[in-house]
Amino acid sequence: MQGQNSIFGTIVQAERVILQGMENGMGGSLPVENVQQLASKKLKDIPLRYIRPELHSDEVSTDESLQIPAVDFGKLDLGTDHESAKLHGACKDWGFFQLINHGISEAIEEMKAVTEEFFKLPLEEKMEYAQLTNSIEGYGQAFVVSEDQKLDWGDMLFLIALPLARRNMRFWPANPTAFRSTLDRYSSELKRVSMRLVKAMAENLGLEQQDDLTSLFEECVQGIRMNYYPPCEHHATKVSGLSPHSDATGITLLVQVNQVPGLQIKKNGKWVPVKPLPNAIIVNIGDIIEIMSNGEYGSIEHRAMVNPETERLSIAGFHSPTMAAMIGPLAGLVKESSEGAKYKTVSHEDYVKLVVRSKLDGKSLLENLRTT
Ligand SMILES: O=C(O)CCC(=O)C(=O)O
Repeated sequence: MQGQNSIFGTIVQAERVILQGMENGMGGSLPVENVQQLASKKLKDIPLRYIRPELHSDEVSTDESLQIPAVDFGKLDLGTDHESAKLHGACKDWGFFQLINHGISEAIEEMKAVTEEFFKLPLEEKMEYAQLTNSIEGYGQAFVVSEDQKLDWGDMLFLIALPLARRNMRFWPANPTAFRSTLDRYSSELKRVSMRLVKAMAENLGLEQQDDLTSLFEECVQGIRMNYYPPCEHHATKVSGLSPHSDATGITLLVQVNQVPGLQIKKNGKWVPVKPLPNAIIVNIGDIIEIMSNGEYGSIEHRAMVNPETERLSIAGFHSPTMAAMIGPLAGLVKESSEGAKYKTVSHEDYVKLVVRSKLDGKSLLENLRTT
């Protein structure tokens, strides 16, 4: 396991999405003020920890024609070459695409409804599901690792949905009453779609034993994060809903709950606002697929912006390989590469620990795992 010690000797500043806090003892986020509650005060001046001077100089693309590609799941499922090629191009050139015709709209609509209902509950009721020390599963914030770190303008409810044995029902809301059964169904529908995508990616990567990748994801770890970004009346352009990050996981299936725009991805140094297609799922490549594909597919930085008048909600479904997997480039792809393995290999557990201890900061964790 080359370089593993040096990785843990490094002070890493990186984003990390989902697996963090999945087990007590792996780490958590420092508790901070509830943002929905703070926003309801409609303060003219908000605490300085939320103000991001750097946003001022960020370049946002105004090119309306620059949009992430769409991939038709129905055609992909039928094994259409053209659609597979589209998927391959989207993974290589964008790391992001919109998945249409996925066939799980009903489960998504139900999930959106219970998510909206949950965030409407009084604060005391939501706090029954608050994160506990040393774990970020539950209701609260994530990625707060120091007292002087800038904060995001948003709250979240993060739950491990798969494998079943890892579910901690202590954090699954009992109200709305349909929440648990709805998430249960959503979780299995989302997993089915994700696994089909992973299989198509494995084929596109030309893996001799496609099972290299697909079997690792068969017993996937799935985390669902429901994001709530309250409006920020006076400072919407100065705060960040979710800091720039790439996802630490394998692939993410993201659903926009309402029609309020806010997702932006980094392309050629500029932030490109994503315009979700009706009923589409936004899919993105995470760091683990970047590592396993030996850089053939790349994870992309993205962020969430805040609206001055309207709340915004999204639901991210993160999928990673089994905890038994080693996280490193797949042997078949290393063999083909003249550069050899571009990333170090670490155990999944060590990878998660590394993730949990990091704050959201672009792609810096991945950079620390590079061999060159
Ligand atoms: O709210 C969004 O659209 C983005 C959410 C996201 O990137 C995440 O949960 O990691």
